[in-house]
Amino acid sequence: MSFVQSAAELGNQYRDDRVLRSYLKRTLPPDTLAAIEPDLDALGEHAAVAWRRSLQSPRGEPSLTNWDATGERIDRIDLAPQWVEAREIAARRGLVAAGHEATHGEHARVHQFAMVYLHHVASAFFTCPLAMTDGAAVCLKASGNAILIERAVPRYLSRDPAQFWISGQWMTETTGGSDVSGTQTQARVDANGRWRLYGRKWFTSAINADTALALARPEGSPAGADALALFYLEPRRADGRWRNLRVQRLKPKLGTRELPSAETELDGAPAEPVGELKHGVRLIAPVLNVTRAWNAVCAIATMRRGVALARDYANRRVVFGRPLAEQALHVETLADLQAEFEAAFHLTFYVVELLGRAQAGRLDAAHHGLLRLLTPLVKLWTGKLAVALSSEVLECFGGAGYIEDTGLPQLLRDAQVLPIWEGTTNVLSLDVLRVLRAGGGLTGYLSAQRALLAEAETADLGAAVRTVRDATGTLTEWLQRAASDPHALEAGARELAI
Ligand code: MFK
Ligand code: FAD
Repeated sequence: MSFVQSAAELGNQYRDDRVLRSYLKRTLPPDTLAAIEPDLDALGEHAAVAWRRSLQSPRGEPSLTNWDATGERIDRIDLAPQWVEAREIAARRGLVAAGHEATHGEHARVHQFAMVYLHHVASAFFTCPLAMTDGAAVCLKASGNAILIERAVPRYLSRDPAQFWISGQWMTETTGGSDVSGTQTQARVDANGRWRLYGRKWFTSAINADTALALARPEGSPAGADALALFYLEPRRADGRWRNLRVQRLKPKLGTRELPSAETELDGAPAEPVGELKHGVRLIAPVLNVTRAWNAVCAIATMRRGVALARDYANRRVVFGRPLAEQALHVETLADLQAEFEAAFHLTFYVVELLGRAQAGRLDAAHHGLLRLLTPLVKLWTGKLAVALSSEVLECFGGAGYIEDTGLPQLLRDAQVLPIWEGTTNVLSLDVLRVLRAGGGLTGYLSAQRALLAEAETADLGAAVRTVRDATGTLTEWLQRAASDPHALEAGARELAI
């Protein structure tokens, strides 16, 4: 008889997820859980259907057509088929809106991110523009710019696919993505008093977005990051034609291939200042913090998918006379993966809870500090873990894990973006230092640690309390030593963060 190896299968990803279900049961009031469960169940079912579909048909990719038959420059983007469907699902399920609605009070973010977690892998990275859109909504609300708030925020938070807008985030240039101080894009006022942007943005993901937030240097401003201003753009006219910008190329990428990430030339694109004509980094910081939380949620979604597939396959694959699920060492390997995933899940959703409580005005100063500190930490830690765990998952499938039409290599390729964009591991480690320094050095750090300790004590987590106490002691000593040596402080930032 010839050897037949059956592929891993996925059931309804909500019903099958013990970790998510028990977490939600513990965290949400029963009526809130009952109200949101139909969304979760539907997205869990969609995840299973999309997985089966992805095995049957090749994944689509976006394409760029620069010229039409008559020689006119058009820069038409044809989206991957999953992306057409994704906008509809995102609007109808309220994947951005739910995080801002008052219906579930301080639990709005748990509701939203439980949906994002279930949907991320099936979304073909439509979660990227959704994250940026959520960030743009938070940023515009915080800016106090009444005209832009009225114009764009209701669109970002719309549940009607015909009204729903997505946003891009244009920061990175060839001069730097981590360090934006070399930004060359200039903002100039035209004869009609209208701001226009000139320059090249090197990574513009979701170039099909309806709006974008872009950093640019107002003409006559000095060099450096602090002189950058934040601008709001609507890159296309109502008829779909670009407003004074050219899409030069779609990036050929290792992963995230359904996501159209472009190199874009701005040649007088009309734009509105979001706030004052400087301090653009400070203004866009709320976007960074929101998208970093999304990144962590999408990282744990990647981990959960990998573990679910590996566990299913362990029951199917027979080696040395027994299924892998009965081989002690393989079971140990799967248990390690599950433990790492669960730890990452709980830290990530703790940050999500803090975000929801902050938004509902129910967070004290110490926990605000903790949210600011944990956001870069959870992004960098889960980003790294998603890559390591996906690699181990591929190995759990042996040679099959390396073969494209199993759908597995894509998991690893896609995971690799998570530690890079929205702040690399080093940049986020330095952001942790920024938080500690801004909070008065040790004082800010210790206050956040105390909040964490109080949480662990309230929840009666004996081992966690000991861990936090030990960590506090060790890190306090390290920070005291490094305080007199800035080089040692920066060089050790990553060790501190991880
Ligand atoms: C799967 C779905 C999820 C993900 C979707 C993602 C899709 C998009 C892909 C992208 O990658 S978009 C581009 C993302 N780019 C970055 O994340 C930039 C990474 N670099 C940094 O984060 C640098 O640290 C930074 C650009 C912020 C450094 O800029 P500066 O101007 O050299 O920093 P500086 O002077 O320390 O900070 C300026 C101000 O911003 C300070 O406030 P003040 O002016 O009041 O003093 C800082 O405190 C504040 N700030 C910086 N980072 C902050 C922040 N405030 C709050 N939160 C932060 N994270
Ligand atoms: P660099 O900043 O040159 O970093 C190179 C290395 O130096 C990294 O390892 C980094 O950790 C390290 N490093 C940098 N500074 C320090 C330091 N001070 N100390 C120690 N180490 C340091 N950007 C956008 O603005 N909009 C988008 O839509 C967007 N989409 C993207 C989509 C994809 C698929 C990818 C891969 C990137 C996207 N980016 C986008 C760009 C992304 O945000 C940047 O690539 C990222 O911020 C890093 O910037 P960089 O590429 O210039 O690398």
